[in-house]
Amino acid sequence: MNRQILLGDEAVARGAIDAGISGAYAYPGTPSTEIFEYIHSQSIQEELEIHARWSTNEKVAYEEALGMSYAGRRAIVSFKHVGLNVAADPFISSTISGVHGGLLVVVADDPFMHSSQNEQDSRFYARFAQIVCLEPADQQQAYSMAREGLDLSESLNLPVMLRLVTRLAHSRSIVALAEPRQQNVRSLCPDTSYWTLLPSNARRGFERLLDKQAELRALSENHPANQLTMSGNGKTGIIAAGIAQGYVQEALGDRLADCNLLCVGFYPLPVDKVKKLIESSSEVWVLEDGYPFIEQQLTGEGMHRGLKVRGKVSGDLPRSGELTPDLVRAVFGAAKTPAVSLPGIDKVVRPRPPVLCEGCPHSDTYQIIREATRDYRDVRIMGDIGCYTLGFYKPHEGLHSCICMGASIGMAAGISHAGFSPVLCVIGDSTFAHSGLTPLLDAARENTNIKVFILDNSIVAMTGGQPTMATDEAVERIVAGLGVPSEHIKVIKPLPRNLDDNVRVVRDEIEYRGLSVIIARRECVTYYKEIKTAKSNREGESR
Ligand SMILES: Cc1ncc(C[n+]2csc(CCOP(=O)(O)OP(=O)(O)O)c2C)c(N)n1
Ligand code: SF4
Repeated sequence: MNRQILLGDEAVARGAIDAGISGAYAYPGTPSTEIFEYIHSQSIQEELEIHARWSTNEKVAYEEALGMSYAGRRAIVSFKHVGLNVAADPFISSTISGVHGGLLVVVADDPFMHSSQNEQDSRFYARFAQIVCLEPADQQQAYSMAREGLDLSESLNLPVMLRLVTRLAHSRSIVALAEPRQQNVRSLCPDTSYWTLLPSNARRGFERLLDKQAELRALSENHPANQLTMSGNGKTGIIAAGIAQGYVQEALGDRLADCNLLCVGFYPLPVDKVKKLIESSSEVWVLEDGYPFIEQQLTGEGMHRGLKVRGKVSGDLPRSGELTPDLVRAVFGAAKTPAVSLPGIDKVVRPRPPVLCEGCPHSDTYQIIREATRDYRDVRIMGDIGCYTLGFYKPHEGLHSCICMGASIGMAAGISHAGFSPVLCVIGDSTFAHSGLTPLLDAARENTNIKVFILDNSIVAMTGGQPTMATDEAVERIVAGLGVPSEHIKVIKPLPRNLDDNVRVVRDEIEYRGLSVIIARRECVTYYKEIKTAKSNREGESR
């Protein structure tokens, strides 16, 4: 049997490859990035005919995957939890159209916000969309569930979600691989009324979705990932979802045999099994990483305390952050995992806030902005998401917001509408392509008095050096195409030796009472090699 040591992300990717996907679509974001990266590198290495290209944003990725499915072939789309907010529109509607070839939606949640702007639990999205969600307990299950998810998607004619959490996505284990399956032959879905969501068609589609719910519940009751092990009446009951299954085994060891245990890895919840567990147990602990998704279905917001359900809503476990092995150990009175400490490490590695790399072009841009706005009061610099968000911290302290990708331009416009000036905003090249174009179009239409800095470092740096969709002259062409007058599109090179000239350019634009776009262009110093590769690939493509 073929065994490999794989990250959780890689296990999902391998499972999808072996399930015969023809397309892989994604936008980078921790902790999901390695799923696409694995498929991309393996499809080159193994000469697989899989269309694997980064997409401009998650909505586009989802729609491309849906198109592949429409054509009868299997596709995976992967992103981080907030990516599903961006893709939510086609995602929810595709549960009404249904799918043709299997469509697996992999969402990697980030409890504790290790590298995210918020904490959210994608199981709610699956419930809201009324589709199956698979939640693996380990890397082996991540592999087999990816494969199963694609089979299931095709047999149910619905997208299937696979939910990961950071610890599983980013830890490794041995995975036994199954025999790969051939890709589907392409075939167009014959009934276009399924896919054309005019109200009359959409109503029928929604009925079809509702009619499938009984089948989903029956599948859940009988699914091996939803295993109920009863040890007897009046014993402690435990519901352990996904990665929490391993934590419970570790914390309780042999004592687990004396509990009633329901493992959950397939949603919607297996209601009959849950009822049986509750009826037979003295109390029920619900252990899940993320929101109290299961617990709230049992108790609401703690309204049914008679059930003796314990977890996050009951206040026995913290409501925010990760569910860690030590938290589960504490619940069952087991000792903490001994900490590993190296003598003298605290003298070598000191805690410090994250900072921009030495020589980073963004540092020079912040210096230009600082100098150019020195003489103004109430300056606002609206931020976006990327390495440049670190400009919030010392020594720059040059950022006044960061909400979500693309928010900087629209928010700057709102502040300008409220009567403030000067209002500036900073947005990276990838974030601009992701969701900066539409707010800039708005600003161009009304010539809003804001100064938009596009920080073009030729790469998606924050997530590890993926190729960007818009850099170099393409940025100027897009900005001009959106209606920004050419005399107010300025390109500067943020280098210390150009400081005075750059400050003069920015000051002139601040004095102009309308929309200006200043493209601060200099390559990221850390991903220099990746930038060269991306540039030569682009040249190859355009030849
Ligand atoms: C909706 C969403 N998708 C993905 C991410 C992950 N992410 C954070 S910043 C970023 C892109 C950063 O690239 P860029 O704007 O070019 O700035 P750089 O890091 O290169 O300075 C991505 C993909 C996210 N935070 N939100
Ligand atoms: S990775 Fe690049 S863009 Fe990010 S901080 Fe370092 S030099 Fe700057």
